Amino acid sequence: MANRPTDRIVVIGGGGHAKVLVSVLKKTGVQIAGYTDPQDRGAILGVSHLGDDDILPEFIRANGSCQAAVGLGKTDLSSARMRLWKAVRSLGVDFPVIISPQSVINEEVELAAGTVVFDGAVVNSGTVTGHLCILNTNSTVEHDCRLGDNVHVAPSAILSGGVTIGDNCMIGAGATVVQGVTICAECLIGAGSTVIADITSPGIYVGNPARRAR
Ligand code: JB3
Repeated sequence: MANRPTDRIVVIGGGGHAKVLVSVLKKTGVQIAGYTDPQDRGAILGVSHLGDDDILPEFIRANGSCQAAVGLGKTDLSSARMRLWKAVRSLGVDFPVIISPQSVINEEVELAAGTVVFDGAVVNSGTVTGHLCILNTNSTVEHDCRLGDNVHVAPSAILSGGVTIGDNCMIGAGATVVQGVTICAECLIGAGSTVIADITSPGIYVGNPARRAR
């Protein structure tokens, strides 16, 4: 498992996802230095705006090191948060794995740097995720799943055992992916959909059983 927060942490982005991230970070006991965002959105649960991302080099110089968490979420196939992560990481910033104390991570789970696990999520044994995944509130990632980078498993979505999800996918709220299914990179599964067979072409899939919409 990648490292856990050890330092004061900067949240990158100040919208809805950042708000949930700040709540979870507070429960882990880590100190939050502030958030960066092109817009000053005021204090987020008591966490102050530091400026835009251009303040980070100076922040690193002043503090000697820096850990950060990507507070920019994703509800589509955008890879903006991946680009942001790469840009900030190139400054020498470390992105720990962030795990809500109210989630369940069972044995032999590997979560790569930058992945976050929110309240009520369950990750079962044998699962491995890539970087920067979001395992959102009450999501279930069952045993032996393989997730690529920047996969968002939205609230209450379920990945049954042995599911493989490619890079940059978005599994919508309440969607279910049945056992053993593989979904290729760059797929959006609509909220509430049920995926019962492999998906091999990037696109948007909805319904029960999920079919290609676009
Ligand atoms: O599905 C759930 C439970 N949550 C959604 C989440 C996963 O994605 C949530 O409902 C939102 O729809 C979405 O949250 P997100 O990404 O926080 O969206 P929004 O509330 O629109 O806030 C995005 C924030 O990121 C805005 O304040 C932007 O100004 C800021 N932002 C955009 N680009 C950036 C950058 N901030 C920084 N620091 N750097 C950027 O490059």
